[in-house]
Amino acid sequence: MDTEATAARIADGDRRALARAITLVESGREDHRAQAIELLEALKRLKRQAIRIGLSGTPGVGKSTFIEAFGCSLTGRGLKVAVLAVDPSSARSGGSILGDKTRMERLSREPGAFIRPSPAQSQLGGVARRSREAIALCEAAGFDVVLIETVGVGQSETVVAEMSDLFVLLLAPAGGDELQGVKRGIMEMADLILVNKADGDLKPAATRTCADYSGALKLLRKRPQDPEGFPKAMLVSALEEEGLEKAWDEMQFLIKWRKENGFLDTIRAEQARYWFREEVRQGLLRQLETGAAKAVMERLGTEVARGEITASQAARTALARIADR
Ligand SMILES: Nc1nc2c(ncn2[C@@H]2O[C@H](COP(=O)(O)OP(=O)(O)OP(=O)(O)O)[C@@H](O)[C@H]2O)c(=O)[nH]1
Ligand SMILES: [Mg+2]
Repeated sequence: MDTEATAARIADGDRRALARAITLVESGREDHRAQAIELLEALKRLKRQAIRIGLSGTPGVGKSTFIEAFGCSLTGRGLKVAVLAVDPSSARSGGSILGDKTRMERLSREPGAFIRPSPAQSQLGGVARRSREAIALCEAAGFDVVLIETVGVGQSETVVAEMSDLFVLLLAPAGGDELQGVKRGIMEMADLILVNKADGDLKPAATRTCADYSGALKLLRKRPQDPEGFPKAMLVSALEEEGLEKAWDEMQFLIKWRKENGFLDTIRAEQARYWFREEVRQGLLRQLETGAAKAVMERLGTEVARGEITASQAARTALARIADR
C-alpha cells in the first residue's frame, strides 16, 4: 500500500478508499496493523474534526429509525454524516448492528452519508480500537458528523462515551411511572436523553417518562463540562420526525459551549490518554498469551500449588521473566 496516495484519496473524500482503510484497521494481521498506524499518522496531520456523537439504547427503542431520520435531516442541511457501529456482542444474529442497513435505506442513498456496519467480532478491546480508528478515518475524509451507535446492553456504552464528544441515550416511553432500570452509571454519561416514540398513543407515557428523567438528571452531581440546563431530557419521535431539529440545536449548543470553554479539547485529550493506557494494558495482557509466558505461568503456578513458593514471590518472578523477554 502506498500510504501517501491512500491518505490523499481519503482526504479527498473518496468513499472506496475510506471503506478499504476501515477494513485495514479492522484487520488483526501484524503487517496490516503497521500500515494502519502509518496511514492514521499521515491523516492526523490534516487536523480535521467532526462532531462525534455516541448513541446508545436498548434493543427496540428505535436507534435505527432515529439514525435514519436524524441522519437525513443532517444531510438535508448539507452536512456530511458517517454512521458507525460498536457491537461487542457477536452473539447477535449476523453479528452486526447496522446489518439492518436496508432499514436505513433512505440514509444510505444520501450522497452525503456513509454507513459502515460493524464487523462480527467478540472482543470489546478490538472493537473499541477499530471504532476509534474508523472515526479518525471518517474525520480525515471530511465528515462533519460521525454517529457512533451501540446497543445498550452493558459495557459498550462506556466504550462509546469514551470516544464521543457528546453521548446521547435513547429511551422508549416506560409503561409505569418507574425509571426504566437505566443504570445510574449510564445516566451519568449521558449529555442528552431522548425519549423516543413520543407520538400517537405513546405520547402521554413518553411525556411522563421524559419528566421523570428530567427530574432524575437534576439530582446528579453537576459536571464542569456542562452549561446550565445540561444534561437534559427531551421528547422525539423518530417515526414522525418530530423534535429532531430541536435535538440537533441542543447538540450544537452544547458542542459550541464546550468548545468555547475549552472542554472539548480537554475531553478529547483525556480520551486519547485513556485509550493509550487501555492499549498498553491490552498489549500486556496479550503478552500473557504467548507460549513462553504460558509456560512460565504454568511452572510457577504448580510450584505455588505445591506450597514450594508463596504466591507473591511467584508473581514477582513471573512478572520479571515475562517483562524480560
Ligand atoms: N411509534 C413509534 N415507533 C417507533 C419510533 N421509532 C422506532 N419505532 C419502532 O420501534 C421498532 C424498533 O425500531 P428500531 O429502529 O429497529 O429499533 P433499534 O433500537 O434499532 O432496535 P435494535 O436494532 O434491535 O437494537 C420498530 O418497529 C420501529 O418502527 C417512533 O418514534 N415512534
Ligand atoms: Mg437497530
